[in-house]
Amino acid sequence: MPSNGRADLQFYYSERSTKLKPLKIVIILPTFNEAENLPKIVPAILANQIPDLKILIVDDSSPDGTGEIADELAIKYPGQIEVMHRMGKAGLGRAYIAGFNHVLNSDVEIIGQMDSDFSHPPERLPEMIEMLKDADLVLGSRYIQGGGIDEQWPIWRKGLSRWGNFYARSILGIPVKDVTGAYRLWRREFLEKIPFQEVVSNGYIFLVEILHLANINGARFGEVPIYFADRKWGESKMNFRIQREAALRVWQVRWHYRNAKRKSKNE
Ligand SMILES: Nc1nc2c(ncn2[C@@H]2O[C@H](COP(=O)(O)OP(=O)(O)OP(=O)(O)O)[C@@H](O)[C@H]2O)c(=O)[nH]1
Ligand SMILES: [Mg+2]
Repeated sequence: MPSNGRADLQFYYSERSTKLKPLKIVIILPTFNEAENLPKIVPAILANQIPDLKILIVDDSSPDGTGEIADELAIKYPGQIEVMHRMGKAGLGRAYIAGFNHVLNSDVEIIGQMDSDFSHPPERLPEMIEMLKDADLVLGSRYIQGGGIDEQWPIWRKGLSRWGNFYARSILGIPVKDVTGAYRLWRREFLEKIPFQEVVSNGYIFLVEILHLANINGARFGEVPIYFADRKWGESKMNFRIQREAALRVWQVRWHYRNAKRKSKNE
């Protein structure tokens, strides 16, 4: 990496050396009651100055006015922000499926997923893009060397997150360390191969199920270490009940795909 701490984004140019044209990237930001975070996270993402990067905000009619703030941001950053307004809270999984369907209708080449509450450091994006050179799907990972979770987290939440990850990846046999994180970059041609419309889970298990699908479809994974900060603004919805339900649903996911065989890269 160059001395400014950013990946050199060689990837943009290496695959298309004759054209020197940047790859088209869309980062999908799902929002529900993120009025305080959204106006800060958008400029933080754009500050990477990644050429041809756009943001798609998918808001589920947040009662705190996040949707209107998103529209204002689209005016403030013309051509860089798109907003999708959905009727009522339908969960993280549905928001991502709607976002994926929407961006795949365009000529996007890299599709990103990121929380809008600063848990996912936007400054890691260039490094993640760089890693996509040799991967189909790159994950921001808390559980590889160099990664970590917020020191402020209560011990029970730290323990549950770490254990939950180990549990899910062992049951499903997914060869990455962080299966529940939502900071991800996909190559278009790989995401298109995944029947993500058929993903049955919503909420947090959506993230695990789609990763399992990716693995079954022969994904080449990459992981970039991230430090996962707790949300600074807004209220946390995570609790023990959600985690316990997720633990049971991992078995459902395994059962659902019990007959699927892992494909090799070119199948
Ligand atoms: N569009 C949409 N976005 C959602 C929904 N639920 C959560 N989100 C967004 O998805 C991202 C992740 O959700 P969070 O609530 O931060 O989940 P978490 O990080 O596990 O939990 P806390 O940050 O502790 O509350 C955030 O950007 C949320 O605003 C939803 O039903 N619809
Ligand atoms: Mg969060």
